[in-house]
Amino acid sequence: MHGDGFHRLDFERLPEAESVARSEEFRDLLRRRRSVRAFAPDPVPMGVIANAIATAGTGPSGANQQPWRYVVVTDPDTKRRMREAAEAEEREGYSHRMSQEWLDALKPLGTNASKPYLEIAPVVIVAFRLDYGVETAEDGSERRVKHYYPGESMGISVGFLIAALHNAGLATLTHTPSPMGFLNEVLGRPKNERAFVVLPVGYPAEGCEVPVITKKPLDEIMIVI
Ligand code: IYR
Repeated sequence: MHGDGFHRLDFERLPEAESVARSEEFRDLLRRRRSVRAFAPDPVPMGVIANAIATAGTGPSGANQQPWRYVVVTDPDTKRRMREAAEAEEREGYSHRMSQEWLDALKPLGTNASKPYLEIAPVVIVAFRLDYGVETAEDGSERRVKHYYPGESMGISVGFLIAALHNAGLATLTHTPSPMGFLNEVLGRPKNERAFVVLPVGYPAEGCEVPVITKKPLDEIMIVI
């Protein structure tokens, strides 16, 4: 129907009962996901990390530009430097950059400027958004390529990543140290890459506790017209 740039979609219609059952299973699987702030130091299978990042790479993105780069940090010295730099920023944040309203909103989660998980979690994935692409011409000159909807694309991709890691039995934290510029220096990333989120990944520490929170009921988040 279209030109050479298209091929037929591989798509199987599921019987309704199976579709419903699968939607329930997936919902219940993801309902058990919790953000974890206390990790065991035990290593995790690196094949799982690679598969989860490959899953994140399947996400839809503006103009299919795939404006993401996932840096997987396992090196203890690099994790320590990330922790030190993040804690320095967070101390500024908690002591005067964040508003009282923000601090009050975070109170139930019990967070503070201490970020031991950046060192203890066996893997820390740093998701970078490619604000623009860089194309190198034959003469060596560089051209900026505009990226469309990089923020939306990143959010979707990271959502896939978190779901994939949870599905494989690994715990994560969605961590957004603020500001995140230090990650370019510590991880040696170029200036078109901007840290989007930091995900410590591992197994929960023995006896790990999580805050008592609820998710909004379906009738509050879904409106059918
Ligand atoms: N970046 C800080 C503060 C923080 C902000 C939000 I919004 C959270 O949901 C949790 C924490 C920190 O990491 O502690």
